[in-house]
Amino acid sequence: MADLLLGLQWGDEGKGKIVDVLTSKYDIIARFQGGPNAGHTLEFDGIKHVLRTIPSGIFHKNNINIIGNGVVIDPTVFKQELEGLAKFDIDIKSRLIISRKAHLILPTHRLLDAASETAKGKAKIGSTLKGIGPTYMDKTGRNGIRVGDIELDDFKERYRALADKHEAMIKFYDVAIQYNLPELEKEFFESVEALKQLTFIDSEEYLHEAQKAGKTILCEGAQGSLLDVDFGTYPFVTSSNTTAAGACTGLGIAPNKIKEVYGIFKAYTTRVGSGPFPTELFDEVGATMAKVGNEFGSVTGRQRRCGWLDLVALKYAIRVNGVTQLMMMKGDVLSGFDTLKVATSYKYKGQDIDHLPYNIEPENVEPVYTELKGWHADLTGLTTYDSLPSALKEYIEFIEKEVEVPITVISVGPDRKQTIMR
Ligand code: 2SA
Ligand code: MG
Repeated sequence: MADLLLGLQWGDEGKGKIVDVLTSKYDIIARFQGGPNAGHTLEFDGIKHVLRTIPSGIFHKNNINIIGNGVVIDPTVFKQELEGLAKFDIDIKSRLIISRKAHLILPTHRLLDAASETAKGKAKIGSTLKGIGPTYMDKTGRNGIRVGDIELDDFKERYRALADKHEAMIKFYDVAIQYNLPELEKEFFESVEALKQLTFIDSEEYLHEAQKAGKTILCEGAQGSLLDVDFGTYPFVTSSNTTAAGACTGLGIAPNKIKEVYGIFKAYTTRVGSGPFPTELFDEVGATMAKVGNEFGSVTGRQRRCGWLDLVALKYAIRVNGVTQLMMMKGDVLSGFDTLKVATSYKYKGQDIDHLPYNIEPENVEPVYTELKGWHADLTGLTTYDSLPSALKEYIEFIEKEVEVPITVISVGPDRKQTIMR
């Protein structure tokens, strides 16, 4: 049996925190897509920690963490992540295992990402510059190098052939980017040695056996549904399937083995990087959300764009993923506003529509808002649903009525303990 946890917006919904809260219920936590473009922030016992490639279950003593075939791994970032975890006394070697079929991010993939973004100029995606796009391009172009290749005798030759090709491509972009490849390669190969300390497996086989033995699995999504390469706001998306189907292809879990689909969303909306964002606010209200919500990218430190909750987009993501339960994050950030707005439809070509159209560029779409009462109470110390201010309960119940899925978890602060189960 496997459950699935996904972000329903443009990422940074707080997945890391929720996986961490749910972990004790599962035997295995598995990442299925994305790579070090993710930054999953966990807070507990006064410690704040950001995970990049390693699943968020790593801080609990009893579960196995899997990096699935759908993930792209940068050995250099991975080694840094291992070093960052060293102080926590975690038995990493027995608790973290990696799919041989996961693809490797080479230093030249990062350079290609930078070259491509620079060449695009104003039209850039606003990528995290971690080499994600070029690595997935090599995967689908059938040129990639996988974790299992590290175990082959000709790993270095394979590396050289691909890196040489990348260098030629970088020249083709004809943009000025500075780099010292021998230095990057030295770092890369040292990091590959660190990666080799871990166990490589065929994760689909491992997970199949685990399921047969009655083990429970939580699949941990990264980024968000609106960044999905098929269903997101293309081309301003990431290069993997962030939606539910990605868990099947990224781990080898069959669709009929997935039970609960937990959809996680912020009580408002944020986006980092370029691309359309219908409910974006350019005023004091947006600035307040960014400040109170500490909306800065955990990977790149970029300030996130902020806006009202968009129920049109949320409903779309719920449908694509088959969400069975919702988890609302950061309700505490909305404390202090007299009124709140939520988008319940869009004006599109003179009509009122309640679905996401092909083109949601600002010139085509104007959100239609419903106004709701705000609340002023500080939520961060509350522990039960009943103790929430009545306006917040109305906000929650309004969303549930609109999207027709129950909200079962409400987060009122970054700490593990600030989580209300309903
Ligand atoms: P990429 O690097 O090729 O995947 O970028 C493509 C688009 O996807 C967006 N993207 C993200 N959006 C929000 N959060 C992400 N992760 C980091 C975090 C972000 C950070 O968790 O805080 O630190 O800046 C993430 N990863 C990718 C990206 O902004 C592009 O729009
Ligand atoms: Mg994040």
